Amino acid sequence: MKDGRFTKVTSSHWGAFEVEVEGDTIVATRPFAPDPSPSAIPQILPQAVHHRSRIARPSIRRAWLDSRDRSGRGDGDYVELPWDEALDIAAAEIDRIRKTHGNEAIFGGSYGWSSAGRFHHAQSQVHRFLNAAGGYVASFGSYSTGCAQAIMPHVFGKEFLAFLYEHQDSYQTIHDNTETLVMFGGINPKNSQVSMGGVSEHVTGPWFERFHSKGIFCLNVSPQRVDAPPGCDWLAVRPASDTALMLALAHVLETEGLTDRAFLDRCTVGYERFRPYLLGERDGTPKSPDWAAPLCGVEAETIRALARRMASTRTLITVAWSLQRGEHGEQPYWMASVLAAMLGQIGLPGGGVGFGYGAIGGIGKSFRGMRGMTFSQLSNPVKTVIPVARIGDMLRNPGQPYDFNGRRGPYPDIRLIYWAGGNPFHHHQDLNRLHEAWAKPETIIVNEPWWTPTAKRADIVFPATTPYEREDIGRSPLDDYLFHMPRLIPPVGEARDDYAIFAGLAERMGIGETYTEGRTVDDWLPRLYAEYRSNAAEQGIDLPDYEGLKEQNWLKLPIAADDSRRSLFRPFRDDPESAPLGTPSGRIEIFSERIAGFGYDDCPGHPVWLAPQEWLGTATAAAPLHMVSPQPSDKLHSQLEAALADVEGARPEKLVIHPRDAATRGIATGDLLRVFNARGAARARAVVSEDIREGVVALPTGAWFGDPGGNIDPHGNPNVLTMDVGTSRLGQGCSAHTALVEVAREEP
Ligand SMILES: Nc1nc2c(c(=O)[nH]1)N[C@H]1C(S)=C(S)[C@@H](COP(=O)(O)OP(=O)(O)OC[C@H]3O[C@@H](n4cnc5c(=O)[nH]c(N)nc54)[C@H](O)[C@@H]3O)O[C@H]1N2
Ligand SMILES: Nc1nc2c(c(=O)[nH]1)N[C@H]1C(S)=C(S)[C@@H](COP(=O)(O)OP(=O)(O)OC[C@H]3O[C@@H](n4cnc5c(=O)[nH]c(N)nc54)[C@H](O)[C@@H]3O)O[C@H]1N2
Ligand SMILES: [Mo]
Repeated sequence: MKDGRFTKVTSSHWGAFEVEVEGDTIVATRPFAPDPSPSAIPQILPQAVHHRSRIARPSIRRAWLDSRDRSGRGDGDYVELPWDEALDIAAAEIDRIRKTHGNEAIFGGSYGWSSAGRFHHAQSQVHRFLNAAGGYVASFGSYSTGCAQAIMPHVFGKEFLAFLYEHQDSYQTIHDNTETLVMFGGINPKNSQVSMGGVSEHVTGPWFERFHSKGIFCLNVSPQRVDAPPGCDWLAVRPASDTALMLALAHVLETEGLTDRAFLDRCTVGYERFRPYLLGERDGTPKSPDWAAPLCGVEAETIRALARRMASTRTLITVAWSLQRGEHGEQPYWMASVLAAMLGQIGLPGGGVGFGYGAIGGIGKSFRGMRGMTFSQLSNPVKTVIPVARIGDMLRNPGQPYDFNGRRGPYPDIRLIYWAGGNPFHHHQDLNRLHEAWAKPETIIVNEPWWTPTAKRADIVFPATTPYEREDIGRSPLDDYLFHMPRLIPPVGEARDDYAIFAGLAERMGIGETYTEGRTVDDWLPRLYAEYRSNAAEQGIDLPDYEGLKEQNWLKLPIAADDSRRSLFRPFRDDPESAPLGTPSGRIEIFSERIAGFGYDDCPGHPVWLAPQEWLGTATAAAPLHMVSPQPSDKLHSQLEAALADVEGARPEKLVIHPRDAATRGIATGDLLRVFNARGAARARAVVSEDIREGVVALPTGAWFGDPGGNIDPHGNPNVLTMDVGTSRLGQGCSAHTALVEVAREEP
C-alpha cells in the first residue's frame, strides 16, 4: 500500500465521502463537498473498519467440524483454519449437499444490503456462484417493499420497483404543482440519508425548505412527528389504522359529491363494486369519519376538513414503505390508490399518489437511465422461490404448502444455507423463533467482515473485505455521480473479497471457469466499465477511459432529466384507450377480478379495513403499547454497529415513549428499560418525548441480537418482540411494525 497520508473520495449506501488514510489505517472521514446535506453516518467508519469484531481468519464451528453437530449454533466455539483448508471443507460440503439432496436443498436467498460498489456486490456474487454450482432456492421481493411488490402490479399493472424509480413525480414537479401533500408515514429525512448503491447529494431536507417557503401544506400522518422534516403539520395517527382513515376520507368525498366520477369512469374499473362497501350498504357499517375516528384516533371533523381540502387543491398522497411492513400492509397501499383515483388527480403533475418518498434518498430525483456495469448472476436452474420474509416458515415447514399471490406450493427442504451480505439475525422478525428454526439445516456458511449475530450462528465463516479494502466502481441508477472506489487500505486480517472466496470454492468444485470466466478482478473492472462507457457514448455522454476515471476519482453525469412525461399516468390519463395500463382491464383496478379469484379472506377483491392481530385496538393489560421499529437514524440497519455500540451510552438502543405512558410507569429519560411481550424481551434506554403518539413506542432496528442463552436481548434489538407473520396470503411481506409490547423500568 501507499505510505504516508492521502485523501480520496469513495461512495457508499449513505453517500459519498472523503477518506483520509495514514499508512494502512483509515484515520478520518469528511463530507463530500458537492453534497448540500451530507450524512453523519461515515464518521464512525474508521473505528468500524478496524474494529476488534472484524473476523480475522476463516473459522469453523468446532462441534460442526468434529461431528457435524448443528445443535449449538451461536455457542461461539470456533476453530481458525488456513484459507486452503477451510475452502476445501466448504467446497466438499456444498458438493455433498447438491449431489445428495439436489440444488433445491440450498437456500441462497441471502437477503441484505451488503455494500455499495457495482462489482463486489455480495448478493450478486453469491447468486452467481450458486448458479454456477447448479442453482439455489431464491427469494422474491425485499423486506422493504415485498408486500407492495405483490399487490401493486394488480392495481397499476406495473412492476412496483419500476413504478417507484421511473414513473413518479420528482420533487421539482411536486414543488411546482402540489398544493397539499398528505404523507402517510411521513417523508423521513433520516431515511433519505441512504439509497442503495449511493446518494451523492442529499436533497430531501432542502426540498422541504422550498416547499415550506412556497406555502405547500405538508401533513405528516404518522405516529411520530419526526417522520417528516421540521415545519410540517402532524396528524398523530394510530399505527396500522391508516386504511380506516383513508376509507373515511373517501366516504366524505362520496357523500359530499366530491368524487371525480368522470375520472373513475374513464380510467378505473370496479368502483361500483367498492362503493357499497364504502357506504356500508351490505355490512351496515358506513366507513364514515365517525366510524374511523375511534379506530385511528383522529377526530371526525379533522377527517372531513382534510377530505375537503384534498378535493379542492392539487393533492399528492404519499405512502411510506413502513405502512406495508405490517399485517394487511396491502390495504393502505391499495386504498391510497383508490382515494387518489376518487380525487381524480392521478396523472396530473404533482397530484395522485406516490410511494416511498424519503424512504431512500434517490426517490424524487429524475435522471435519464444508463445501461451497463452489471456483473451477470448467470441463470438459476432451480425455479423454487420463497417470499423473502418467509424464511422462518420455510425452515420450520419443509414440504408444507403455503399461499402466495395466487399460487400455492410447498416449502423446499433446506439442508444448506449460504449467506453473504445480509444479517438475518438483525433483520428477521421474532428472532428467538428464528434461532430455533436455524438449527434445522445441516450446514450454514456465511461471508462477513464482522462477527455479526448471523456470522456467530454459522458453521463456516469466511472473513470478507469491506469496500475500503478493494477496488470497485460506484454508480446507482437513482444518482447522477460516477465513482472510482479506490482500494484505500490492505485487507484487514486475512479477509478476502467475496469474489476471491467464491472463485476459490468454484475452482475446487470444478466450476471455476463458469464462475470466473478466467478473469481476475483487475480484468473484470475495466471490462464492465468499458461496456458502460460505450453505452454512455451512444447516449452522447463522453466518459474518460478506466485509467482516466481512476485518476479523476469521481465525476458528475449530465443525466438530469425533465420528468414532465415521466409519470406512468400522464399518457394514460390523456387517452386510456391508446395508453392502457398493464392490468387485465388496462385501467386502474379498484376491484381486481384476479385478486378476488384467489379467494383470500385476508386480501379480498377491493381494499377493505382489516385490523391486524396486534395494534392498539387489541391492546391488553399484558401488552398495552404499540411498538413501531423504524430504521435507525445514525446508521444503515446493523452496519457499523460494532463501533457504534462502543460509544458511551449508545447501547442498549433508545426507545421513544410518550410522557403520559412514561409517567404511569415511573419512567424518565435515560432510564434503563425492559421491553417485553410473549415472544421475548429486550433492554432499551428511555427517551420521553411529546413527538410520539400516546400508546405508541418506537425502538429502532440495528442493534445486534445478543448471544443465545440470555432471556433478554441486552442491546435492544426490536426483532425479539416483532411478529413473524406474512402481511397476507397475497403479499407474504414482513410484518415488522405489527407488535404490542409492555415497557417497564429496570431497577438499577
Ligand atoms: N423490526 C424491523 N425489522 C426490520 C425492518 C423494520 O422496519 N423493522 N426493516 C427491514 C428492512 S426494510 C431491511 S432492508 C432489513 C435490513 O437488513 P439487512 O440488509 O440484513 O441489514 P444490514 O445490516 O445492512 O446487513 C448487511 C450485512 O452485510 C455485511 N456486508 C457489508 N458489506 C459486505 C461485503 O462486501 N461482503 C459481505 N460478505 N458482507 C458484507 C454487513 O456487515 C452486514 O452485516 O431489515 C428488516 N428488518
Ligand atoms: N438512516 C437510515 N436510513 C434508512 C435505512 C437505515 O437503516 N438507516 N434503511 C433503508 C431501508 S432498507 C428502507 S426499507 C427504508 C424504510 O423506509 P420506511 O419504511 O419509510 O421507514 P421506517 O423507518 O421503517 O418507518 C418510518 C415511520 O413509519 C411510521 N409508521 C410505522 N407504522 C406505521 C403505520 O402503520 N402508519 C403510519 N402512518 N406510520 C407508521 C413510524 O413512526 C416510522 O418512524 O429506509 C431506508 N433508509
Ligand atoms: Mo429495506
